[in-house]
Formats: sequence, C-alpha cells, structure tokens
Amino acid sequence: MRELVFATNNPHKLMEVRKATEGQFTILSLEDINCNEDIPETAETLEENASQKSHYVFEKYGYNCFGDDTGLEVEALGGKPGVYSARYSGPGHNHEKNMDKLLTELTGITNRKGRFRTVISLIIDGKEILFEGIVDGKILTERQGREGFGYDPVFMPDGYNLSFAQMSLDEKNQISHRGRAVQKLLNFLKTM
Ligand code: ITT
Repeated sequence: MRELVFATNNPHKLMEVRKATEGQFTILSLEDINCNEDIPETAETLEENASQKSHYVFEKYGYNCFGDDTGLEVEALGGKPGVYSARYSGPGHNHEKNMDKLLTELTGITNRKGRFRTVISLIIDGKEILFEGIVDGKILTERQGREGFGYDPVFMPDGYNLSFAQMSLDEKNQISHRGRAVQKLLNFLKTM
C-alpha cells in the first residue's frame, strides 16, 4: 500500500485520517519517521500553516506527506477564532478553556452560525497541492457529547441533531471539514 506521512502532533486528527483512508493508504505519523520536533506554525492563514507543516516534513525528511490546518470560523465573531483556534484562550490554552471562552463570547448572541474549515497541503513528488473541506453548522450554548476533540462538543453540523462529539468517528468523517478535505485528497491521488 502507498505511504504518506501526516505532519500532525494531534493524535485525534491522525486517528480520523487513518480511519478515512483505511485500506487505501498507510498513514505514517511523525513518530513513525522519528520526527520529534514541534513543527512551526507561525502564519496567519490556514493555507500557509498547512503548507508550513508539509514543507517542514518534506524538506527535512524527504517523505511524500501532508499537513492539515483547521479553524472554527464563527460568523458573529467576524470569523474568529479561525486560524487561532488552538490558542484562542491565550497562554495555558487547552480544549476546555477554548470552549469556555467561545461560549462566553457568544453569551446572549442569537446568531450561532459557524463553520469548520480545513486546508490540507499535500506534497507529492516535490509538488504541492491544496485541498479544502468545509462544514457549516451552529455553536451550541453548552457542551454535548464526549467523542472527538477540540470544539466538537459545542459544534452541531447543519441538518443534524447531534454535536460532533455525539458522533462516531465514521459519522463525523462522512460530513466533517477534515473528512471532506481528505476525500478530495484521495480523489486526487486516485488520478495519479
Ligand atoms: P497540528 O497542528 O499538530 O496538526 P493542532 O491541534 O495544533 O495539531 P490545528 O492547528 O489545525 O491543529 O487546529 C486548531 C484547533 O482547532 C485544534 O487545537 C482544535 O481545538 C480545533 N480543531 C481542529 N480540528 C477540529 C475538529 O475536527 N473538531 C473540533 N475541533 C477541531
């Protein structure tokens, strides 16, 4: 089976992508290639950050690889936290504090529209290609569910009565930002 390195330090992302590509690709982790560094992520767009991650691995380790950068874009907050989703609650940030801050910022606001956007940067045979996946939904007023990671307990995709944290890995992959971006990546790789 063909191999690709996924340039992420997030074990949940790795699990989702392995599941979505099962039987088609072997997804190697950074650990699998003995990359133990923290890959810099210093840009101000998802596209540039995804690209930074894939270039880092390709240039230092020479593997065909991809990076994913994802943001939660909330309409009433002018698209925030967006590219700053991981660091939204400031120093000492974590998923719980980030969700607390989001819920606090949205207190009393009726427009709950938001979307997750993922950009994947693939580098294959030295060439870079970007793929985007988006899912529209709404921000709940309180957490629901225990699956997933990040903002999943407070995000309900349009057309569903469950938050992402109330879905199985497969269900989330079918409709999520990352699932959609990965599907585009797989379709592209089939043409090669
Ligand atoms: P890598 O950069 O190592 O891939 P990361 O967790 O820092 O991992 P991102 O910068 O892409 O990844 O993600 C920013 C944050 O957005 C992440 O920390 C989560 O809080 C949130 N996030 C990303 N994907 C998510 C998802 O599928 N569901 C819920 N929250 C998500």
